[in-house]
Amino acid sequence: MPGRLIVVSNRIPTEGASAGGLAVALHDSLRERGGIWIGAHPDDGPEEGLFEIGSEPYQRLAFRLSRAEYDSYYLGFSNSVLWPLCHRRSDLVQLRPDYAEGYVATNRRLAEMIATVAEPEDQIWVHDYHLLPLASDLRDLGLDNKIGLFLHIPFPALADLSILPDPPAFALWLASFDLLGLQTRADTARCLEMFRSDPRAEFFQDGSVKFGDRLVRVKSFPIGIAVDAFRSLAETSDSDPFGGERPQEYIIGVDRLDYTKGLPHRFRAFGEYLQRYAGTRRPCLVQVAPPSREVVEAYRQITEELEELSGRINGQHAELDWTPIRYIHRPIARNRLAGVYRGARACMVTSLADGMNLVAKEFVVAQDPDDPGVLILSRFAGAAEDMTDALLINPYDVGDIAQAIDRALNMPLHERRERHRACMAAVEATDVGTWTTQYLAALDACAGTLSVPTLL
Ligand code: GDG
Repeated sequence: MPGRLIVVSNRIPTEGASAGGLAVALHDSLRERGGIWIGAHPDDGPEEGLFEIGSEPYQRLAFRLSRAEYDSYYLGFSNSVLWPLCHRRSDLVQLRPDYAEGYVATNRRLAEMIATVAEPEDQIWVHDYHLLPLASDLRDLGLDNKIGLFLHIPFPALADLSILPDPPAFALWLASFDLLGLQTRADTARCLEMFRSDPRAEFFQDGSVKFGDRLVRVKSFPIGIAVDAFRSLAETSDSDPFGGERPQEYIIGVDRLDYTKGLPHRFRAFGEYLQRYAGTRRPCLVQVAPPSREVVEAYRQITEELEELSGRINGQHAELDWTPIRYIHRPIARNRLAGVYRGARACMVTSLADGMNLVAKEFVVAQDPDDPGVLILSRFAGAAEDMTDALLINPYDVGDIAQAIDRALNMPLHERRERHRACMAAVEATDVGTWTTQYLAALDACAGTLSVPTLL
């Protein structure tokens, strides 16, 4: 019987923050099994050590990042080195020694705090790119617990890894986990390629990698959403989320405003669609894009670019009674969002790189199966690996996206239904509850020893 579960994430979900599927699924596992959720508190708490927040049947322990840690560990190495690197934007990587030092030191401080609360039988589940050195730090502190990582973003290409200040340390960080969970089979292949290029690694038939005296299992666990909960949210949500100003026919886009989501490409493609295909048709692009990481320069630039583009396209095409792009640079409540998805004729996901993309799954689940809208999905989103019946597009090719918009808005009902049914099956197979159960079963099954089959 495994011990308690300790979940570690960069941020701990706090009261009032809208709970997404992942937070709810982890919360459910913790409630069932007992354990601790540890993460940084966004704006509160003493400067040192862990402090208890909220009352749940499990413990919630938060810590505070100092200003310097926030700048170097969070904005710096996490979001100005690892994020662009993993999303094939090496041109945006900001290599600064203080970023790398802050990242390593903050992870070390967190590991020391975790070591004070972890018991020998506890299993530790670490989330995402902010915390890659954590298992290695915990091993240094003498912890022998089962420790798993789930990486929510793409695994970088081998060639890009040499941009890092210390690529061998990166491989060692990862090899210190028992289980490396990735979004897709393509991510798994890239991760194994990294280990294959490392003379310290050896391979076992079951896909495990021996690295020094440790064994690490690498496997994909495509993440999903809480299907039933989101479906009932969409079915019961405000029937008129637009408050009487509902466009007659619209395409929806929902993204944190991030340069990885291909938003300028999407806006240009919609402009091209209006120019070349729309005729007398007057669809709207409703784009919800709440701000994100605004203090990082690359995010400031893309915000300006989108304002300029939406202004230009609207200026060119708008009529007195029609605004082609409704660009909303603010968050929208989740229940309203579900209703907006449901009324849309199509959804555009144009990511240039994306770990999975939950918006694609939310859109599909929110549809009325008898009269569903069409998902236009980037080949470079992890979701495309299994949702092959969406209209798959190359997000770099504006003409390809424009054509897909035309196809989606003219698609016959029988084809829409068939595609929706197939996409829905893919979404149901990755329900976030199943995802959590499968990940934790795989972590539990990790050998933790080296008594495994013969070397390849
Ligand atoms: C990372 C990876 C991976 C967005 N705007 C509003 C709002 N949202 C919600 C969406 C969706 C979520 O945010 C975004 O999830 P994504 O998966 O699309 O993208 P990231 O934030 O980049 O997430 C990604 C994910 O982790 C999980 O592993 O899929 O690849 O990059 O749920 O609905 N929600 C509300 N108002 C908004 O305005 N309420």
